[in-house]
Amino acid sequence: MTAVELRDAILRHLTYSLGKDPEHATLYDWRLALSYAIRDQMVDPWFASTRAAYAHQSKRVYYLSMEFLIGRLLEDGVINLGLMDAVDGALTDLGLDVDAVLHDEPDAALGNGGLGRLAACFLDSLSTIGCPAIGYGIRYEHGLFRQSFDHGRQIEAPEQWLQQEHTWEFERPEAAFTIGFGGAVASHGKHAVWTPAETVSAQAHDTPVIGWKGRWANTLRLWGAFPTAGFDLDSFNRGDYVAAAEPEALARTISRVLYPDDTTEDGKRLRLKQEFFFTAASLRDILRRFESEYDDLGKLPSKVAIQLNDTHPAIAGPELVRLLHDERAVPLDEAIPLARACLSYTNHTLLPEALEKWSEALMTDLLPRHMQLIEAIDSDHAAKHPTRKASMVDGGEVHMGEVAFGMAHKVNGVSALHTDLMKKTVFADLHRLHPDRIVNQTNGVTPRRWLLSANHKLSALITDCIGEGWVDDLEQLAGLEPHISDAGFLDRYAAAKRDNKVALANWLAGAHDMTLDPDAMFDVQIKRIHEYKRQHLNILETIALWQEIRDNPNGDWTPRVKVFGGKAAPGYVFAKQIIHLINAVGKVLNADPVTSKFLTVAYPPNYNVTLAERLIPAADLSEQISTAGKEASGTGNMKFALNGALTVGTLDGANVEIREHVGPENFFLFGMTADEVDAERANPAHATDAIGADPRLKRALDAINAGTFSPEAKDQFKAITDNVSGHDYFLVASDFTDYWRAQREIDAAFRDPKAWMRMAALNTARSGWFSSDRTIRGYMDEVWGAQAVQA
Ligand code: 26V
Repeated sequence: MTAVELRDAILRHLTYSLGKDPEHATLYDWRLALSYAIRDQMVDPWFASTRAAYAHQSKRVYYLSMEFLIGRLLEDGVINLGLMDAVDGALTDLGLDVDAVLHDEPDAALGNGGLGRLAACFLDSLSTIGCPAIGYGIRYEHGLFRQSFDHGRQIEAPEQWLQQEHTWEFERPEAAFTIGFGGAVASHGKHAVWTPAETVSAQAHDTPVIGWKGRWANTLRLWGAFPTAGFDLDSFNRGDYVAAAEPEALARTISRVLYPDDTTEDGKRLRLKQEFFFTAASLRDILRRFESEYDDLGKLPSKVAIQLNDTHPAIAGPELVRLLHDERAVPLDEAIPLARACLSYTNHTLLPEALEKWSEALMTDLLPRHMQLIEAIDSDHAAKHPTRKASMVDGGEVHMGEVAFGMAHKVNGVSALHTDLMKKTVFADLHRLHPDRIVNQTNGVTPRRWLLSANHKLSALITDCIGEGWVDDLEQLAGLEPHISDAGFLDRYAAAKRDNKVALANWLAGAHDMTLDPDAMFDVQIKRIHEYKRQHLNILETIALWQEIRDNPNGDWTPRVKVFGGKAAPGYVFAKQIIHLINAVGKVLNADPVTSKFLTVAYPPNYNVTLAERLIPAADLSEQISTAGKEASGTGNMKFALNGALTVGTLDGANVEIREHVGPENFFLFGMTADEVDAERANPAHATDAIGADPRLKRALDAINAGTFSPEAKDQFKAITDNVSGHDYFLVASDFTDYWRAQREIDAAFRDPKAWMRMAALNTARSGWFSSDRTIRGYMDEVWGAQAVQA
């Protein structure tokens, strides 16, 4: 498509799809018109892919996920379709600023963090590889809340992405399923019949997901909840408008809002409803498609691979058994292995508080037939494995991890260390009984979004050196290594980084009135705020460094900006205090005339995918400092390394593999290992011992307690200092001294720009393995038994 053709298409959509006269069109109108013109280009490859998948009778992958953190789609579509030059030409011709148009789009924030973003990277890779797949999820009206700060404290506001026209989706009113809840189960001879008390309609909304060069496109199918009963005209005519509107409001509640991780008692029932709602609709859709092509259910596992992204869709096990047994008369002892052969499950965390459990009472009330089937599946398992200890129902609770494991033929962890710990801890008993079930698939990230699109400067340099083959074959980045000894290359690499830092500084100045010195080291920690991720370790080190600079203001300090980004779950009080502390420290440090030329803090609010795309290419240092054994993988860590930020990190999650790939000399390691962590906790005085041994840490804690950062309320941050000097489960105090040591080595290393840039470039050249294309190929071979198809 040429620039002229695209310009005409934009004008056509502006006029005939949006009904706007170009004379009066706003930036928003132009952006919509461009989006429709780009979407048009996706449709033919999309149809061709669907037809090819049918023609080849291919096995399809169904990725069931409560979250798809896809961010903006316009630039992604433009880049994958190879239309960037046409867009440049067309918009310039129309007198529009390309950047302004692309950045007008709101983020689709249908996820909390790593798990949801991984699902989005996987969709991109499945399409690029040409593996027939559908992502299934929920079309939340409100994505993750918007974060702002009020006197340093997090404030949440509802996210409103659907207030604007959502240009990418196609509504499919014909693809709807009725989903039931509650009610009773009657047995008719051998057959159980479930009659739900309440029903809602799940309606499909499809978004094409275009792969690299538009060679293949898959579908993201999101379910919206609508009432099954029509509008209650009688109540309305009686003047009871509330009663008339009630069924609609109740049904719609199911797809109203994304859960922000901190499930409360009240919320539990709704959360389980959301999970069953999208899982049941997806399974019905999968069986409908299968049955339109085949009449032998025995073929199901050779045509259908269903991936459960965490336990959120784990009710798929019992539901698929129910659909096969109750509704299609497959004997139970055949239905269970048949369902299992189609299902696989990814575990994303070992944190006990994050492993889903539902009370038996709630499960029985909401899904009575599923409760019966879970018990039947569990007894079947117990009968086959008399030595087993882990059961699906225990202590009045249904353990969804056990349900997912028991109904999956493969269970995977998301990094080598995490998979190893899964075998030794949460799933030790089940692993003993099923030693071939657990496999590892280390996470990856899509190079299209996280290098090509987010970092134009570095991408151009790479393509200039090794051609553009790296975009869908990221291991080709290894071809950069010979160039790294060339001073000219390193200068250009450094220039790209510097340009990205200047661009970020300019944007932060304009959008948030923050001043960043592009010559300082950009030291970045961006992720959800959680005790195990230890943002408070970072801010304690910041305080200690500030104190040291004040002691010796004429010292030879390495200038740094500590950049933070991330949201805390609204009910997670401790995490919110960490946010407040970071902002309070920032306020004092940034106003300090003595130290602020060496050390400042920047915490832009409302961290999201778009902000990540700005921050990562500009980072010099990537903070991956979780307590060893707690971060399942991390994926931000990979994005940073790929974009030439050096990591300061613990041996946790995928950090271990990143360090192996980039080389230990290009990675700043500190802290205890997962084994040492367990040993350290055995000493009840670990925190007091650590503080006693490190005067810097003591002084930093004392400063907080003295009200240095909260003069109006000395005790403001007492919960944090008490925790770090008391129970300190996440071992902030014990790891502080070694973290400080690593940070000072980093200061020294940064003072030699050539050596630093060499290390940064080696990180880029050696990060090719962390492409989600590699991860998806691993799933296709070892989990799904799926093959790529050429459209
Ligand atoms: C959920 C919850 C909910 C209850 C409160 C505490 C808590 C803590 C963490 C979580 C997250 C659970 C799932 C998740 O998002 N895991 C992330 O998955 C990423 C993709 O595999 C991985 O890179 C991250 O390390 C992992 O934390």
